[in-house]
Amino acid sequence: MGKLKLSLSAAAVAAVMTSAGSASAAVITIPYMSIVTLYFDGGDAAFHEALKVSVNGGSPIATTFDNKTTPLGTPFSLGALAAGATLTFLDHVYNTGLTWSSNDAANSDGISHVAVTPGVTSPYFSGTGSYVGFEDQKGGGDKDFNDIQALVTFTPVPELSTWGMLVAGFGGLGYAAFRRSRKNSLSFVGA
Ligand SMILES: [Ca+2]
Repeated sequence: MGKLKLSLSAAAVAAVMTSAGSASAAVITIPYMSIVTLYFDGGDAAFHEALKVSVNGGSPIATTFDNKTTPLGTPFSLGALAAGATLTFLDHVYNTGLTWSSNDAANSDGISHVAVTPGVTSPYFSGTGSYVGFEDQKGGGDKDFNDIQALVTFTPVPELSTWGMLVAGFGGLGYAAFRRSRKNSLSFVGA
């Protein structure tokens, strides 16, 4: 009796390992027009801290992420952002009153306080996201970059021209359904 063989093509593996946006040490750049959602990924800090995010260098937006109270996997949507938009993350530490930026140059001790890793598999959603984790102590701490953590995901939003085609397509489908229903009711009457 032969054994059942399972094969996984290289193409299928490659499809699973799609990258979720480009990342540098400082910022995450939105790869394509998307709904951008952050998911709280815990924190291993004795300090009490909160995550903020700045879009395109604007005023920091307070997320709902608090390392002492927020449930794991809590989402926070930034809405639709265009390709090329940038996200700068901020770790505000209540105990010290200090805020660390993912933009290293903005930090008062002049060193990096963040780790950014694209293509991380998450338990909170299907697919991958970019990991953002902070180190909360002035001068560097233990450098495990897990004091407050988030995953960033991009859900593609069709461009306007694509929406136009979709609307036209749905309109056509609606008319076809109308014609079908008319035909059906007429044939029913005639039966
Ligand atoms: Ca640490």
